[in-house]
Amino acid sequence: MMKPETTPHIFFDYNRKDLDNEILLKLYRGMLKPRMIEEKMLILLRQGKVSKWFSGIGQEAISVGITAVLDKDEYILPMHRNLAVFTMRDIPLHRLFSQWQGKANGFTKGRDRSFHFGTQEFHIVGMISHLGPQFGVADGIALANKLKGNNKVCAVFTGEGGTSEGDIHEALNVASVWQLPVLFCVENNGYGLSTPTNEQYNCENIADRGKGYGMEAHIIEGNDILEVYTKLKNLVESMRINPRPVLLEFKTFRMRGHEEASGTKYVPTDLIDEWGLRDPLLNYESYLLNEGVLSEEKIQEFKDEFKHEIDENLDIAFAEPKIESTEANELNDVYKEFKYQEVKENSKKENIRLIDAISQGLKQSMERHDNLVIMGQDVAEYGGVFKITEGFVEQFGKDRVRNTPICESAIVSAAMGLSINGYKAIVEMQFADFVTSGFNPIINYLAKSHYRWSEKADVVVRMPCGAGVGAGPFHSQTNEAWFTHTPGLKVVYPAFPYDAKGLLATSIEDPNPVMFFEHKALYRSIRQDVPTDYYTLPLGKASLLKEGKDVTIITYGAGVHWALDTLDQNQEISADLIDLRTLVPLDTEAIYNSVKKTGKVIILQEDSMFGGIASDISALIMENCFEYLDAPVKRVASLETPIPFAANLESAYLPKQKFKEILLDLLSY
Ligand SMILES: Cc1ncc(C[n+]2csc(CCOP(=O)(O)OP(=O)(O)O)c2C)c(N)n1
Repeated sequence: MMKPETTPHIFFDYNRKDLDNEILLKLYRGMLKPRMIEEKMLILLRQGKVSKWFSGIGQEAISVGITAVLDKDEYILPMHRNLAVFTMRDIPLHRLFSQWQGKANGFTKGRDRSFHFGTQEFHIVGMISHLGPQFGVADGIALANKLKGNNKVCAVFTGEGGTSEGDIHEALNVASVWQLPVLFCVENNGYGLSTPTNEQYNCENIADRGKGYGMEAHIIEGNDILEVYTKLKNLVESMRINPRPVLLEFKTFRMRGHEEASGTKYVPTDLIDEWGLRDPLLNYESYLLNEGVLSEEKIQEFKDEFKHEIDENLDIAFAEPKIESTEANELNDVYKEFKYQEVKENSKKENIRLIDAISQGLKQSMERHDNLVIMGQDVAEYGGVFKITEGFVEQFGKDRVRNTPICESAIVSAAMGLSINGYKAIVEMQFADFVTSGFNPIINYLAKSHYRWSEKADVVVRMPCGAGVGAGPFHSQTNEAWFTHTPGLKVVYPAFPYDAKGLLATSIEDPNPVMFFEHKALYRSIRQDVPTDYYTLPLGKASLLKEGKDVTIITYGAGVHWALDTLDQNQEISADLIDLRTLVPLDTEAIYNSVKKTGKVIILQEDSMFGGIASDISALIMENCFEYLDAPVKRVASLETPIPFAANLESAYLPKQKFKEILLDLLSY
């Protein structure tokens, strides 16, 4: 043990209250083990056997106290300094060591490092590097607990630096509005990387913010294990009876660098000395010795036991071979396997608009899946700004049709939490443009979870999108390319009521995250005969709307209708018209088959050109069908500008007119 020379006197005024010796020793052992693991890791780091280490030395009492009061099936969402959460849940050490060495017996198949993993087996949901989304995920887990009525509490951690992130504020607000049983644990350890607290926030205590959120909050001496344990025990017991969020600020200190390589030069040495006197383990050890609960022999016995356990498990991890994989295996794990089940359509049809088809599809999915929750701004009594969820509250209740505060990021994160805890979630973006405010959890949490730790993200994000409605730069974007670029997401973009209803049903069945684009200009303008009952359509299948021999037109969304209009007005053109319907997965087979037949291709997208999906489809065609081409592949897209408001500017921005000209040009090539 690295025992500072200063310790033997006891800094804390420990109060064991009515705790028996067994608990006192459990807490001691709970802190001793991660301390010994860390000390071993520091040695291995110096020997180059571990790549990076984020030390929680000096902060163990918080993780130990919290994990000790929660039941094993109550979720904990730790950060990078909470090793004790993992050891207190009795994860076999060799699995942790394998994780840190990027080996197969870890939790991420070598795909993510350090504490960036979760495990359903141990009810732990690890962090993503971006820190803040953890709080929103905890909201979702707690919401699921509340909906189940199981009286469970969950705990989530952050450092004080992380509390400056918008995600954290959003999640605290949502938890308070929805009264979610979450312990929000802020470990205030003085520094965020090198930034001291006075450059991080300008209030006296982070717990003071509880008042602003309308939330109970407490300050806890984070290095006093008995204070942590006893306060938390009472709180958790009362939260189980009376579910509510609680904000906790633990005063503690980061005794080592942010990570080992970055050192502590910027930390005044007297501060380190001062906090060295408050070491949670050494003080507690002295106290237990004084109390006669512990003896020097017992300490040695525990240390020998842990040393043996650590060494033995390290041997197992070191003996494990380097991870092997194949490209196919890596690609295969990006998505959770989903076996499409066809639900055949009934013969009764009614002529309805796109918007009605989506509403019907949603409603029938709500009837089919008891565990499906819809969240969005104004989606409850108001029915959403497009009235798609009108009447849903009456049928499904406010628990499952939830108005949210204006906080896209926390709600997407909460959707992830619902999925982790057994629910399906639909998040309605009021307009697809606003997804920027929920971008982080979509790109980093939903999309990457299955690849990282085999956890599904059973979430559909509905995206009312598109121009042609005179709504200007912030209510008109069709931003699918932001998502088609991100492995792990599926992207669906129907152009007709029939497709929209069936594809939405499948998107909801699919346990993977789906971005579901709904074109606003088509909502009320496109009608079709649609089966009245529930049915599904497969993702990844384009539809061939027209067959011809001279050219292939590939498009989706509003582009489909522009192409249909153009072909209507130019009956002499003999074209294959492909409506992609889903962009990820992309039906390359339908594309190549048609191109091989016609030899000429034009790809039409509503989005601006550069970096859009038309460019990728064009590249795929050139790589796979070059010898069949009789002309260069043409792309047609909107101008490289934001979307203007005035009707004439907007129509000059959109590519409908340009499409006709380029198509005619291509035909005469
Ligand atoms: C969004 C984001 N910005 C910056 C970082 C880089 N970063 C990682 S941890 C960290 C400091 C976090 O400080 P704090 O929340 O106080 O936790 P501590 O490390 O002190 O335990 C920073 C700046 C990050 N991971 N994510």
